[in-house]
Parts: sequence; C-alpha cells; structure tokens
Amino acid sequence: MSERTLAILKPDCVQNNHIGNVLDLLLKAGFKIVAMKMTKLTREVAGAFYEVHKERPFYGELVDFMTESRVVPLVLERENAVAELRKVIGATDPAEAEEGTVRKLYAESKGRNTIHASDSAENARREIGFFFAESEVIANG
Ligand code: 3AN
Repeated sequence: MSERTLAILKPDCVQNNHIGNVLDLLLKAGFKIVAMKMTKLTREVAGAFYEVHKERPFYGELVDFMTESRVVPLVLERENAVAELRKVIGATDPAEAEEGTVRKLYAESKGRNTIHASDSAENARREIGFFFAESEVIANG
C-alpha cells in the first residue's frame, strides 16, 4: 500500500552540499517527492519537533545542531514508505550504518547524521503536519 513519510535533510547535509546526492539516492530507491521546502528552524520549532527526546542527554545538542543552518523537510511516498526509508537512511550512528545507506555515505557522526526519517506511520502523520499545510501535500500532484 502506498504510504507517506517525512524526511528532513539536516544542517550538515545542506552545509556539505549533499542535498542533490541524497535526493538522487531517495529517488533511485523508488520514493516520489510529494512536498519539499527549505527552511531554518527556530529553537522553539526544533524543540517541539524533538519533544520526545526532551529528557535525553543529547537534547540540547540536538536543538543547537538542528537550528545551526537551513534544513530541507520532504514528504516522500512509496509502498511501505516508513520502513523503506528507515532502511535507506541506515543506523543512527554512521559507524554502524550499512554500506550504501545515506548515513554511511554522508553522515559525520551520531549527532550530525544528515537525515531524519519518521519512525512510525503515526509519527509520520504528526511530522508531516508539523511542516506542511494540507494545501502543500497534494493528493495526486
Ligand atoms: P534516528 O534519527 O535514527 O531515529 P533517534 O530517534 O534515536 O535516531 O535520535 C534522534 C536524533 O537524535 C538522531 N537523528 C540524532 O541526530 C540525535 N542523537 C541520537 N543519539 C545521539 C547521541 N548519542 N548524541 C548526539 N545526538 C544523538
């Protein structure tokens, strides 16, 4: 069944000029780009987006990093999009990521790890709504 998920190309991806390479990899993996924007997160927005990690020791560092420079939120569509995108991005720590995954190829570290992807269908819906209005996520565009 066709499904949607949210990805964010993180500040390290933008700073290191990897946007094109990562988009190419996602397209080659069979994802359709349904919506895309470039934006700079405020501390309030980044903090709210990562609210689930609020108690984790790396939360402050994560908010600092995500507000460092521009990011590219994307809505991606394909069959089993949530699970398939998690496969394509690889493990959180690039040292543990499989060959050919986005993080193996481009991530600098566990924190500066190039791309975010929703980890469940429920979170995908919440995260898509976080960045995109209904009118920007067109059904059959
Ligand atoms: P994933 O992004 O693979 O779903 P999570 O949900 O465990 O990983 O962590 C969310 C984000 O928090 C990661 N993308 C990463 O940027 C950051 N993060 C996770 N663990 C660490 C860590 N030990 N040190 C710094 N940042 C971390």
